[in-house]
Amino acid sequence: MAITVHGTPLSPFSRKVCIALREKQLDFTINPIIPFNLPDDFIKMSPLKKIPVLQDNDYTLADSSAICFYLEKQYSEHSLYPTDPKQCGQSLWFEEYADTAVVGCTTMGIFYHKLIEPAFFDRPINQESIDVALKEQLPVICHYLQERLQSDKKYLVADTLSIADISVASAFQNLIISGYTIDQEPFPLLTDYLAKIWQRESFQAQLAAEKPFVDELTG
Ligand SMILES: N[C@@H](CCC(=O)N[C@@H](CS)C(=O)NCC(=O)O)C(=O)O
Repeated sequence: MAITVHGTPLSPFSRKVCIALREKQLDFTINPIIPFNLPDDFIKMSPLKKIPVLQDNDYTLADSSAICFYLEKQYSEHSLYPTDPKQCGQSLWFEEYADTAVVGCTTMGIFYHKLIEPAFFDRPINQESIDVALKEQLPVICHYLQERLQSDKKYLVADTLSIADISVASAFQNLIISGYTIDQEPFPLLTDYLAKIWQRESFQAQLAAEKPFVDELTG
């Protein structure tokens, strides 16, 4: 068995896939290609020209959500999707929320303008856009998640880790890489929750693997 994740690990979507692989205790390698400089034949694996793409021997699949679901079906041990239908539905909802709202703010709204544009497109830091994401989008997201964490569950939707937690915690990492944090004071449940997920062996190993890329980008 040879599994490769094509995509820079600093992408929240690539990170989500890598964490799912680590939680499932599957060996894999990362081919750290960046979306702005894709090999010509990449479109065969990813018609939308986006990363990540999973390669499992001769099988390839694009889109982090499709990939994680494939991994669940192909490698069922260490399940990341609750068996209860309602909790499973909720975990898919939070995955979608993370991939759109949280990534939209932490990655497209902040990380991209702070680090990617200056490094890859020779543009100055776009502080105006970053401030909109920090002051308008981030508080709304944090309030929503903080409210959803006020349950008796150990994790976002269940008592075990699910794709919801992996997606949300992966997306928030781009805020940290960009040099920002969430205020502990109004959001104690959310900050404690994220710290707990980031402390997991899977995240610690992934963040260590990402460090050279972060160091290169933040210079
Ligand atoms: N729905 C996709 C989104 C993937 C995505 O947007 N990846 C970004 C990098 S973080 C990308 O490849 N962007 C290049 C582009 O949009 O052209 C997934 O979950 O994998």
